[in-house]
Amino acid sequence: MSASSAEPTISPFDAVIVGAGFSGLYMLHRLRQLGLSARLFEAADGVGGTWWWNRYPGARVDIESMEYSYSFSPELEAEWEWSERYATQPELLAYLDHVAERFDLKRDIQFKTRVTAAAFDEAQSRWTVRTDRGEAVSARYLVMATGCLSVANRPDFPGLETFKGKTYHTGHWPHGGVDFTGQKVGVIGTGSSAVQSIPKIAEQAAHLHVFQRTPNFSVPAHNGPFDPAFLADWKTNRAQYRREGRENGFGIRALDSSEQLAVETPPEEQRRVYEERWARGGFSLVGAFADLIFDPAANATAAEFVGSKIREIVKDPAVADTLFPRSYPIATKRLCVDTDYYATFNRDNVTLVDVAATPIEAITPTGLRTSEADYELDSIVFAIGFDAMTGALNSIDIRGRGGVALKDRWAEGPRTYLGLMVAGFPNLFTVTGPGSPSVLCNMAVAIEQHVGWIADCIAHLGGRQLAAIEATAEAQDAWVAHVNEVAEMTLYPQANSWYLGANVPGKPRVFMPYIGGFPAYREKCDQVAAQGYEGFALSSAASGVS
Ligand code: FAD
Ligand code: N01
Repeated sequence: MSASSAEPTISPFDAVIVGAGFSGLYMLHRLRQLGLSARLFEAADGVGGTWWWNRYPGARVDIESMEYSYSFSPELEAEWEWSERYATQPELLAYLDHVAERFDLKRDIQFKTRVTAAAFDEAQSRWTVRTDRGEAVSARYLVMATGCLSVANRPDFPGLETFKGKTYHTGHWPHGGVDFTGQKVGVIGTGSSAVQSIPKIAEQAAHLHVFQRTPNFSVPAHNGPFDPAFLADWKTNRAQYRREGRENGFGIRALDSSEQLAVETPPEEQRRVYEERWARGGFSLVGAFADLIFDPAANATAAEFVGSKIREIVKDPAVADTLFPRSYPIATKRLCVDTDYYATFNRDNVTLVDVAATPIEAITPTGLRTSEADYELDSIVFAIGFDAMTGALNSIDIRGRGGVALKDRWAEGPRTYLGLMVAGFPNLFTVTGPGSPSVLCNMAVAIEQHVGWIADCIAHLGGRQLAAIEATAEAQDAWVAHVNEVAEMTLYPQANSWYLGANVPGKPRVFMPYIGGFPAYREKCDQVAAQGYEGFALSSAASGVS
C-alpha cells in the first residue's frame, strides 16, 4: 500500500518507532548508533510514557530506582542521583526527560501524534505508517514501543454521564494535580494505582470511600531517602549488582530469590524469614521461598503471613477481613508495594465498601449506588486499570502480509515468537510484547534486553543487505505452546488477572507474559540470534528467502 496523493507524505525513514517511554527512547538511541534514520511518533506531548500519563497522587515505582533505570550508559548512571529508594513519578519523568535531552533524542520525536494504521508493502518490504495528523511515512522497520499498560480501561458504569461531580482516571491524571480538600471522594479499584493513591487522597479528602471488588495483597515499600552507605556500595559495585539483577528470574536483584522451599521449612523458621523480608520491604517477600508460585501449600504460608500483618495493622477486624484476598494465590495478581495502605483504613474519614458483596449498580447524579446503599460523592477516581499488553497494539490498524489485520490474527489471544515478532508481519518488532517476560520482570531490564536484541537484528540485516525478517509460523507455534506450558506449571493462571486479560470483558483468556524467567528467556533470544536467527525467515530485497 502506498500513501494516497491527498495525504502529506513524510520522507522515508529506515525505521519508525511508536512510543516515547523507556522503550522508544532507548530504541531511538540504538538505531541512531547504527547510523539509521528514525522517526518516533508519540501521542503525548512529552517523553516518559507511563511516567508522563500516570500522575495520580502517590505514583511511584515499586522496584527500587537503582534497578528501575537504564544500565546501558555508565556515564548516565554515574551522573544521575535518585533521591529516594522508590522514585516518585515526577522524578522518573525528570529522569526520562534528562535521557532524551542528554542523547539529543527529541529532534527525531514528533509529539502529539497518534499512529492510527500501519500496512506492510510486500513488494517493497516496507511499512507505510499513518498518523492522526493525516500523515503517511514509509519505513523499512516498524518498532512498536507502545507499552504494556498504556491503554486505560474506560469506565462503563451505567449512569456515568449523569454524574454532576468530577471524574478522574489514574492513568490520565490532570497535569496540574487535583485538590480533594474538603471533598467526598470515591475510589473504584484496589490495584497498584489505587493502593498508591488511596493513602494520599485520604490525607486530603473530607471523606474517602474505597470501592473494592477484589482485595489485593500489598507489602510495605519502606521508602525513604537513601542511606549514604547504601549509595556508596551501589556506586562501587554497580556493574556486579546490575548483572545480578539480570540473573534474577524477575530481573530484580532486591528480590534476593532463595532456593529454599517453604514446604520443607518449619513454621517458626518460615515466619522468621517472612518477618525479615517484610522488614526489608518491597518484592523481596516473593523471593523468600522457591516454591511460592508453584505449590499451593507453600503459597498459602506467604498469604497467611500477609493476612496476619493486615490483622495487626487494621484495627477493625471486619475491615481487616474484607481486605484479605481469598480468591487467588498471593503474587498471581501483581503484588502491590505500598506506603501506609492498610493503616489508611484506620482513619475515621475512610470507609471500605465491598462491591463484590454489594455490587455497584450505577453512578448517580450525586454519587454511586450499590445494591445496598447510595453514596454521595463530589469526585470519583477510576483506578480500574488497563487493557494490558495487547490494548495499544490492537488499537492500531496493523496490516501484515496479504492485508491481514493483527487484531484479527490475535482474535483468540496474542501469538508471537519470543514476544518480539509475529508471523505474517515482517520487520514489525514489539518491545516487551506478549510472549516475553515483560511485565513479570523489572521492565527496565526487559526493555534493555529487547531493544538490544532488535538493534542487533537490524544491524545483522543491514550488514547482509537483507530486506526483511519474519517469524516462521512453526517457530511461533512452538513458542506459544512453551509460553502456555510454563504458565500452567505455576499458580498464575488461577487468578483473574490482567496478565490473562480477565479484567477486560470479552478479552480472550490467555496468559500473555512469559514466566519461564528472564535469564532463560535472554539465553533463548541470544541462541536464536547466534544461530542465524533460528525460527525466522530472512529475505533479500528480491524477496528470496535465505
Ligand atoms: P510506556 O511507558 O507505556 O510508553 C508507551 C508510549 O507509547 C506512551 O507514551 C503512549 O502514549 C505511546 N503510544 C501508545 N500507542 C501509541 C500510538 N498509537 N501512537 C503514538 N503513541 C502511542 N514496571 C516496572 O518494572 N516497575 C514499576 O515499578 C512499574 N511501575 C508502574 C507504574 C504504573 C502506574 C504503571 C501504569 C506501570 C508501571 N510499570 C512498572 C510498567 C511500565 O509501564 C514500564 O515499566 C515502562 O514504563 C514501560 O515503558 P514503555 O516505553 O515500554 O511503555
Ligand atoms: O490496575 P489493576 P492498576 N468495578 O488492573 C478494579 C502497574 N502499576 O492501574 O480485581 C469495580 O491492577 C479491579 O477489580 P478486580 C502494575 O503492573 C504499578 O492498579 O478486577 N472494580 C482492580 O481492583 C499493575 O498491576 C504501580 O475485581 C473494578 C482495579 O480496578 C498495573 O500497572 C502502580 C472494575 C484495577 O487494578 C495495573 O495497575 C500502578 C469495576 N467495573 C500500576 N473494573 C506501582 O506500584 C476494574 N476494577 C509501581
